[in-house]
Amino acid sequence: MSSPSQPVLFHNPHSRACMTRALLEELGIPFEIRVIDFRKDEQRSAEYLAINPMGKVPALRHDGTVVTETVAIYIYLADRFGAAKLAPALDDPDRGSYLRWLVFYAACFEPAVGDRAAKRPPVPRSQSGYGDFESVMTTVNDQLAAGPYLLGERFSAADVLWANALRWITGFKLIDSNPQIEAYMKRVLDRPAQLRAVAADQELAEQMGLAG
Ligand SMILES: N[C@@H](CCC(=O)N[C@@H](CS)C(=O)NCC(=O)O)C(=O)O
Repeated sequence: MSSPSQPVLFHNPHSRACMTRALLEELGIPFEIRVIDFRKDEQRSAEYLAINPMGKVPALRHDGTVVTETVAIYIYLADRFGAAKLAPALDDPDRGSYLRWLVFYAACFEPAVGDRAAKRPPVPRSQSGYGDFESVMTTVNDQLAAGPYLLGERFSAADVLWANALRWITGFKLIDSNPQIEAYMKRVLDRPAQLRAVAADQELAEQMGLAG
């Protein structure tokens, strides 16, 4: 039985929800996992649609509220569990850059990668919220080159998001990797909390009988 202040993650070990588990591990807080089994279509059950009407994971329930969308969950958790210092405070000069990189992921990077993977014909730059794929990649690569983290010397929840996203996006070969992406992923993903998250999800996938 979870305490009321313990976050509950609606999760599947073969999904973007792994990025949220990675953050929960990094925050070092107790949390509960509720598995949503895609093979049983549990994401479209009435019970789950009442939590996330989009029928998608992750979703997070905490203290009587539900948060959906990975980036919103990141902002929520890193602020709520501030003792871990993964989010710059509201009045910290790094706050703007921190929010920028979190939102850039969902607003520009994922749509750019998704459109390209689906071979959707590009629309004129001025009609696309992300401009074009090349500008997105140049922006990301330039920031990673400045490093070592997105906020320079300061590690934050934005790095947990980006390193985990780059892991699956390069893993599925949706973008070409390069030495600086590899070095960045290693820097973040070799952290003990990140290794714990991967091991826990591998174990869960095995328990569920999922391959790979
Ligand atoms: N915009 C959402 C995307 C969530 C998403 O696409 N989740 C996928 C797994 S990676 C899902 O739940 N798929 C199940 C389905 O659509 O049936 C976020 O960032 O959290």
